[in-house]
Amino acid sequence: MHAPAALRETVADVVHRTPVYDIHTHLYDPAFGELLLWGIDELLIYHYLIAESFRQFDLPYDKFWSMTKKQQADAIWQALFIDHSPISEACRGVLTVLNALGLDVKKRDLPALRQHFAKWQVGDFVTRCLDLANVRQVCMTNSPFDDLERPVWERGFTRDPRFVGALRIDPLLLDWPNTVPKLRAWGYDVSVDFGGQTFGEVRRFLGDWTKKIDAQYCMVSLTPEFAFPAHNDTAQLIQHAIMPHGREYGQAFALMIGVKRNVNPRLRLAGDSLGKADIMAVENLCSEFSDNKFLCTMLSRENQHELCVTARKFRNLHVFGCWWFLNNPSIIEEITRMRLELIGLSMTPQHSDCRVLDQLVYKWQHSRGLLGKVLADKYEDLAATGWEPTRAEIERDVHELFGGALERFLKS
Ligand code: RAT
Ligand code: ZN
Repeated sequence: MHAPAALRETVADVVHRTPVYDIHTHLYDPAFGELLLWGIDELLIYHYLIAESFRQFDLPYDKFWSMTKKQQADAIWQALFIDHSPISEACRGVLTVLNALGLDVKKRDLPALRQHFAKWQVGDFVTRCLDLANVRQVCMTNSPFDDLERPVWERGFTRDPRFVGALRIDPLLLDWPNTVPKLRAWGYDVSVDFGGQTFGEVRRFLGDWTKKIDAQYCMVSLTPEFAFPAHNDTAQLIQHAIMPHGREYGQAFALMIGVKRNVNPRLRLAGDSLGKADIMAVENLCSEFSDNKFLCTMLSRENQHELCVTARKFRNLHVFGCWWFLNNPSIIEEITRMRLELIGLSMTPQHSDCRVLDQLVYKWQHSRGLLGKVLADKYEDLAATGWEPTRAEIERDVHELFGGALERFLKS
């Protein structure tokens, strides 16, 4: 039987040792070459840090964007690490990575850090980061509409089994009039007014790409105004193409809801914000399409409780991740605690959303620390009733939370 301290130690140890399936990232199979970002300069110019830097910079936006990557990284390092202590979660993350790689952060020596990274070959570095992060598999975000990415899929390559694919279709659902000419150019007979074989042809497109990338799920990010049902292109396409496609392929549809794109375009990729969305859209989809599977994460903190309650009502809904502006310790802890209390282990508490390979190390180290703490509290509460969890039970549960529950949901 566990003494309380021993129980907490067991939970921390299991959380530390259990490999993760990271279900949403912006990382790429190394076969994509330069699309897979890594190294100190990429870490420093992460868009989370760009947004934070502009709060300290005395620099016009255009001047920053005209700089080389290295100059941008220098400016961010100076503003966020040297002129001020790197307190924010995204800043701390850089230091966690460097420390885990065995580098001495206290020297505050950016040229020395660059020299260290220059010694790595990307293939070895992938393995090193996955090992350090204890991540067994990474799900990419794969868009057929990305002109850099598409040719690699069309050429074909030998897959690295550690990287699996997800089919991202934002332009299809959010910018239909401008997507039609592209689909037509690729040989799909679609029309803007949805006439003729349009929905069938969109399904053929989705099927072709599902097979090409072996997509684990299909995904889209949506604004806070997202509504379903609705008289607009997005709702039409979901109803008549995405849903039947999902049923045909047994493929889940992942909704990432709440992003307001480009509220400050001068910040480019760092210029997106968020808003509270209407949970009714999720409820209506899950209810109307009970034979489809949905994954959902929402960006606004205000949506988290109702999303969890909706998951209690609909078993075809799998809640995941503390996305983007929620990926901060205080909020992760709060959301994870609430989810465990409302829906137990039938969810995926976290994904990394990494854009830079090295970030796997910090995102998972930080998330593991928080999950370990919250879970230990929950098992302690059980132990207080006399229900003492065994190590094997804790291992089973953590495996579920680290991707196992999602894998079962996707196969179901
Ligand atoms: O978290 C991010 O890095 C965002 O820029 C987005 O990519 C978001 O995660 C998304 O997938 O739309
Ligand atoms: Zn993302």
